[in-house]
Amino acid sequence: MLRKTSRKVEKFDDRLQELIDDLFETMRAENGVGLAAPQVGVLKRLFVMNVDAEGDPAQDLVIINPEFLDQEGQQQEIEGCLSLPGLYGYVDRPAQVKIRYQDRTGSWQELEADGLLARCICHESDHLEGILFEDKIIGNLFRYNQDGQAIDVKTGEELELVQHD
Ligand code: GNR
Ligand code: NI
Repeated sequence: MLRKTSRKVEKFDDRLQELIDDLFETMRAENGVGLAAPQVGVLKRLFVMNVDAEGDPAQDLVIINPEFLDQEGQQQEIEGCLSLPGLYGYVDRPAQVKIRYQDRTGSWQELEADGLLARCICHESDHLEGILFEDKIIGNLFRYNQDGQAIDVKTGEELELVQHD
């Protein structure tokens, strides 16, 4: 399922509202900052997020049928994915993105984001195309041991994490 392309949401009905509530519930239960429908086995183009944006209180966002309008800059930070538990790697993402999307009522909205929110939008949008962060990592895929040390998944060697800027 994670490797399939999801289909556009056409009907903004009660079933969709239930799916959205389920996504928020699962995201919270798993301590994620975002969750896309294909991660729960539903091949539809939507995801939910709850990201703190620079000191502001985190807000629940529902993003349906997203389209990228603009991207600028670059950021390289560590990413994980609830569908690849325990695995991490550096991924190159745009520093800023501008998208248009439909909210849970079906009305079109625009959103400009940077930092973690921009990264999360890109990560979740990739899920709608069957792309996983491991496809895009810079350098090694790693896990953390009990001491918080990063361990290369392939070689088992300890990694010194460097900022890929
Ligand atoms: O919880 C998540 N954290 C995260 C951190 C950095 C970049 C992306 C993410 S998304 C991830 C949840 C998830 O797997 N969503 O698809
Ligand atoms: Ni993910």
